[in-house]
Amino acid sequence: MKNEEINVKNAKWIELCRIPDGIDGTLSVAESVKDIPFEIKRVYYIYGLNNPHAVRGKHAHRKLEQVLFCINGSCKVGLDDGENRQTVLLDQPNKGVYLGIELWHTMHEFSENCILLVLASDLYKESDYIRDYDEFKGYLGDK
Ligand code: T46
Repeated sequence: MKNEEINVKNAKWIELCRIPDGIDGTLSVAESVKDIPFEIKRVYYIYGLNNPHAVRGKHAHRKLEQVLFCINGSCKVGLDDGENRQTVLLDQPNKGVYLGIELWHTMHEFSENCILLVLASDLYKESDYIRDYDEFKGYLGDK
């Protein structure tokens, strides 16, 4: 699973630079439009993932694009474009996954110290979510 190619539509790896400073740490940068393939309008983060059985996500977005980084610890991300499914491992702070439109996604198997950082192309709009899997399949089928 580690470093595997992503074969699901509307998803890809996003790798940020790593600027090491020896024992003083490492710095990674995400510049809007340049490193991230859209203008960043919102940043949110998910933490306190103390339930190892938690499953988050379970939805798709109509128009929203996002990049998901696990900046501490690790988790798995399930990707489903309606035809192909794949699970990828996020365990490097500088390597994120791009979640494009119309992509059913889940986040699970969180390590206890996991922190997810998400960069999004738009403000929060509940109307952009498709939270029912059958509706997601119907939405794709109607296109
Ligand atoms: C996504 C994955 C990767 C807000 O009020 N504003 C926000 O910007 C966000 C992101 C969420 N919320 C509210 C909506 C819900 O009442 O926070 C609550 C939890 O959101 P949700 O259940 O959608 O959380 P996740 O972790 O399942 O999904 C989140 C994002 O919502 C979603 O866009 O793609 O992370």
